[in-house]
Amino acid sequence: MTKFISFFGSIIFFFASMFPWMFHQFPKKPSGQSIDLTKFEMTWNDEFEGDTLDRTKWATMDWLNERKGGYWHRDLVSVHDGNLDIAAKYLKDGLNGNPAGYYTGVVETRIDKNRVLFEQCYGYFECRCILPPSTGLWSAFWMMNEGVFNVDGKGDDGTEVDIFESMRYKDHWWKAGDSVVSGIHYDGYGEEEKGDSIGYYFANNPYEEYNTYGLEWNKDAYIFYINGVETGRLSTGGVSDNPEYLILSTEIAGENGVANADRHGVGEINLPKDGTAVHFLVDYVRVYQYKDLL
Ligand SMILES: [Ca+2]
Ligand SMILES: [Ca+2]
Repeated sequence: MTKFISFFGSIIFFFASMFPWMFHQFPKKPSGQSIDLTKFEMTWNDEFEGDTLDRTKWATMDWLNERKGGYWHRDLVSVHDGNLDIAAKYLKDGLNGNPAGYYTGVVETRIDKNRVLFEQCYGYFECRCILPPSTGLWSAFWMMNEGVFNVDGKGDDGTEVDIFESMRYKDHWWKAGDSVVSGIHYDGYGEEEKGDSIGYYFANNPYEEYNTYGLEWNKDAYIFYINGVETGRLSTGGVSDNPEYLILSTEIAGENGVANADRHGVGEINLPKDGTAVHFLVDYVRVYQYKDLL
C-alpha cells in the first residue's frame, strides 16, 4: 500500500514539477496565518460615507486615449450607500466627444507623480469590496510607485503589487470563478519586465458578497490575505522599500479601445449594449503601519 501511495505521489510530483504553471492555475483555500492587527495602528482610511468622492484622498483619471479595451472616465466613479462605486458599461453615444465603447474608471491616491495625496512604505493595506460580475473585465486593488519603471534587475526600487485581481468570472469549473489572483511586477512593462504570483485563492462568493483583501508589507516580504487569512507571500527580486500609492480600478480587456477578451484571457465581455452596468463596490480602504515603525 505504501508503495502504491508513493508511486502515485511520484506521478503527482512529476506532473507538478513538469507543469508548475498549470498547477498555479488551480485555486487554493487561504490557510496561512491570521492577520494580527494589534501590531498595527491605522494611518489612513476612507469608509466612503456621504455622496461625493473625497478629493483630499483620491484622484480620478480620465484615460480617454483608450485604456486597454475601453476608456476610463470620472463619470463612472461615484460614492453612495457607504460604498465607492466604479461602474462599467457600454456607452453607445460615447462620452465627451469620445467614441462608443465600454467605459469604466479608476481612483488613485495621487494626482500625478509630483502631487501624491497618500503613499506609505510597509504596513497593512486592506479593502472590503464586492467584485463587478462580468466576463471581459476585471477589478483590482493595487499599489504603484515611479520606481516600478526603473530597470535594474531588482524590485526593491519599486514594485507593482496586485493585492487582488478578479480575472476569473468566466470560470465555473470547481467554482474557480470565486478565486482571485495576487502578484507583483517590476522593472517596467517592456522586455525587461519581471514578476511573480502566488496564484489563485478562493474568496467567499466575491461577486455577490463582501470580502476583505489585504497586503502586509515589510522588509522581508509581501504577505497577501483574504478575509484576514494569509494566502501566500512573495519577495522575488527584493521587497520594495519605497512608499507606494493605492489604486482601485476596473479594466476592460482588449486594446486600443476595442474590447477583446483574448487579449487578457478573461472571457468575452457579456454586458448588454443598452447601458446596463456592473459595479465594483468598495466599502472601505484602511491602511495601517507597524507600531514599531511609527
Ligand atoms: Ca527595478
Ligand atoms: Ca463604507
